[in-house]
Amino acid sequence: MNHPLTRRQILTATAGAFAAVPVLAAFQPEHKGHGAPPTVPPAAPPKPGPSVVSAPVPGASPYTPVIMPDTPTLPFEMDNGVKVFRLVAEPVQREFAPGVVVNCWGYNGQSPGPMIEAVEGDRIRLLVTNNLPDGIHTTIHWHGILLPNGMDGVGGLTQKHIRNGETFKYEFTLRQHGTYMYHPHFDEMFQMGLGLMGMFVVHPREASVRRVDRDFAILLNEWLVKPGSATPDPTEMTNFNLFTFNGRMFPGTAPLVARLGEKVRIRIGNLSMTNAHPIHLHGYSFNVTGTDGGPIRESAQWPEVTTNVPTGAARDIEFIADAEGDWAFHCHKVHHLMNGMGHNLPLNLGVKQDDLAARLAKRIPGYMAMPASMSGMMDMGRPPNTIGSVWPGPFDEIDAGGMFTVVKVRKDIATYDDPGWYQHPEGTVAEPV
Ligand SMILES: [Cu+2]
Repeated sequence: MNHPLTRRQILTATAGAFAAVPVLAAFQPEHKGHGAPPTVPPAAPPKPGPSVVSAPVPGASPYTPVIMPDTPTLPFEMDNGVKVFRLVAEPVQREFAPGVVVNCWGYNGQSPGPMIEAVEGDRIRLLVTNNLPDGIHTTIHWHGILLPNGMDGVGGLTQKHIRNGETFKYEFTLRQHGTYMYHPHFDEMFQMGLGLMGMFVVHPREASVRRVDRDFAILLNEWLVKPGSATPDPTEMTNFNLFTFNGRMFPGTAPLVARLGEKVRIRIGNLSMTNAHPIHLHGYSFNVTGTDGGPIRESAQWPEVTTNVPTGAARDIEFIADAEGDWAFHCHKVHHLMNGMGHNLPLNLGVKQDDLAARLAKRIPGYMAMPASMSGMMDMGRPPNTIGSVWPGPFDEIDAGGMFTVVKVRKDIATYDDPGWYQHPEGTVAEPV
């Protein structure tokens, strides 16, 4: 009641979902700087769709290339046996979901930045250029990577800041394998709050170690982008309203596609400002097989259906995709499954509101009541640069946004392309009696 305008904006941000559906295909994520490393021939151009993965080329690499949906793999050049990667920190625009474009800071044109993929034993050189706005210094810390102290990227402590226009060289040899991340270690609240971060995967030297058939990576982030605005507020500490898998919110998130019987790994990193995210997979019991501290030996792995990923941590999960279907994969904090859900809303559950809103609106300009349930929000308007959280599904509306995607397991598929909705065998779907 104290903030009717804010509440109205927040409420309307969750409504009007169906109006946005036809524009899905018109909003493809931009893949600036996209390309495969020299050891992996370039993948075919991504097919049109609401979201994109780049298919690896089987047999072209000693390892199963990791697929980070909606995110390119960082190309490299060889220089006398050194793999040379280039990252440019710069302001970027990231389309979180159809029609929602956010002013972020990122690397090489997007947030999160491209995934770095290398092999244990590689000598790597990372050339980092600061193209952030004037006066902004930065660094990059290689989170979880074992390296010489002077390569650790902590501004002021282990190196000078990278000033505008400067390029710094980080060079070291990878002597471990696992799932890691990268992010600035100067002005972290602002720079990470605006999206400067990425994943860093190191494969085992021996290709048979921890071999899987499909290997995915997802980086978690959370934002406060006030309804009607396009710039995140990096000073926010607790009240986030947008939650992303690889800088995308459902229905903008790509499905994770696997063939029946394949061994699948999903690497989940979390560089959110505050929250841990309990990530839940339907239809399977998976093993937690690694953290950013390294692989977990087989005898110490444990089964879960939800793995909590604290901020500043990574978890690898693995399972055999032995059950066909469309299996939901999402954060289990239910507010993180909404696009633009607000806070401090009055609870109107059970309150008949037919004439209440009209009466209150006479006294409070702009007032809009919280409906008795979310399904009452369908026909409400919404501010610019927001979308709803209700989408057409194969049976009925899917009520989801934010950190939500679908693991699609099918027989007889060879690609990572979205196979569409699962066709259930007759008699296997819950129905009215
Ligand atoms: Cu969450």
